[in-house]
Amino acid sequence: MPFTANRQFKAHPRLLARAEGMHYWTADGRQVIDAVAGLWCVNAGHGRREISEAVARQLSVMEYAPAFQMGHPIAFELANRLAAIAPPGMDRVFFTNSGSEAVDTALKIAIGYHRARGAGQRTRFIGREKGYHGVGFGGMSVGGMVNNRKFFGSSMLPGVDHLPHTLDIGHNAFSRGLPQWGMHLANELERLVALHDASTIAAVIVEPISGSAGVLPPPVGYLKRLREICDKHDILLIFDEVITGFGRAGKPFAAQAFDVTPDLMTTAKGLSNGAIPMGAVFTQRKVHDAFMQGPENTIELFHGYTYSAHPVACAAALATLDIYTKEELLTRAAALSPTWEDAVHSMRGLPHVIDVRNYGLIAAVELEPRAGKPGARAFEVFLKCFERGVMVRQTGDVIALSPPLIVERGHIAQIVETLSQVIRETA
Ligand code: PXG
Repeated sequence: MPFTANRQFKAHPRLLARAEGMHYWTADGRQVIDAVAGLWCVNAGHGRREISEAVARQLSVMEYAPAFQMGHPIAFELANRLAAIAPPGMDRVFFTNSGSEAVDTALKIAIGYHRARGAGQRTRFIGREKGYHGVGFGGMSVGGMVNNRKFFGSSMLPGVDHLPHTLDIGHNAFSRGLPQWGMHLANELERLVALHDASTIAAVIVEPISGSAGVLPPPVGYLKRLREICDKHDILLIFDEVITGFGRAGKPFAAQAFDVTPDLMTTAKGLSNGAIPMGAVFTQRKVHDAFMQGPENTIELFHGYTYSAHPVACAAALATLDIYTKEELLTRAAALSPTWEDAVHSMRGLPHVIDVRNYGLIAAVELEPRAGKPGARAFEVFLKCFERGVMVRQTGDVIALSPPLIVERGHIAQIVETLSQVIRETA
């Protein structure tokens, strides 16, 4: 099983059988509120008829169409719909089937872009400690979560370096929204540029808000500073918005919430509400256009998947976008954020709680690790919450929350009450 304590699970399975709105039902019929949108992907909530009907319709009209040297209309319709909500200028879209594929695609596009402009020596990537960019060899290499890397150490991409992460509980514990301290950490990019020389660096990739490593909102001014340094040295800036995309940060994309526009953007998850696997890489027009040279019958980008722009995934994504628009879900997190923030910060002062972090409809509660047993306390909290009808995520000693964007105040209260109670009872 993926990223699972297999032996623990098989001894005590947690099986989900049905889902509707804000809830799952377990195989033995218990209702569980979903405080993590599945795995940060079911942004419009579960069981959306509009999506299942669009999928069923598409399956009966055309279940598959090849994406190499062929196309189909709804792929282009979807790309146009996405461009319309994307940050300024990001109107070229390449479809994948997951976030990991989106990341590896973006890295390859970055190298290809520089090569197309006569800078083929720009092959280096700069990631960040505690970054998560999926599990492909590229994403793993630019990622910075140690457990995801250490088993596969000798198989990393060469020429990757990492910025320091921005988590500093000493300076920033219990920040509401973006932490005030830490913008200067972006200047570490200048140090890496000086070390490797800008002429060897293709791109910097960061999550605007690190998710998997335990929810790290960027320090005020940090992302703008990264953008400035990338511009100065002609380095592409990639935002991995697999988690933050599609409304999680209070705007369609975190790039808009933070008013910093990247050159490429990777997305997945909320793109199709998790109903059918799908990812997408957005690029600035200039990145796309750099490839469009040579004789017209040559392939410009030697990359793609059998299931790129799969018609059924496109149908699911279009229906998802319709829901997001109709229910104004892509900005709902901004409206709910003050309520959310107050609710999650009410857990300050509970036993072992050393930090609470939040932005948009994301939050993390960090617990003090048990001596010699990292992650054990939070894992116990996760298990107890599930027994009491609340599904949260655990990563290390962090409990992460990212409910569907349809969440109501009553759900927020239930989630925080149960989690608080469980934290109080967990030694
Ligand atoms: N980039 C980011 C920023 C992600 O969060 C991926 C890439 C990879 O996406 P795929 O679709 O290949 O899994 C992710 C995935 C968690 C959790 O609870 C996070 C992810 C996946 C599963 C669990 O932290 N993020």
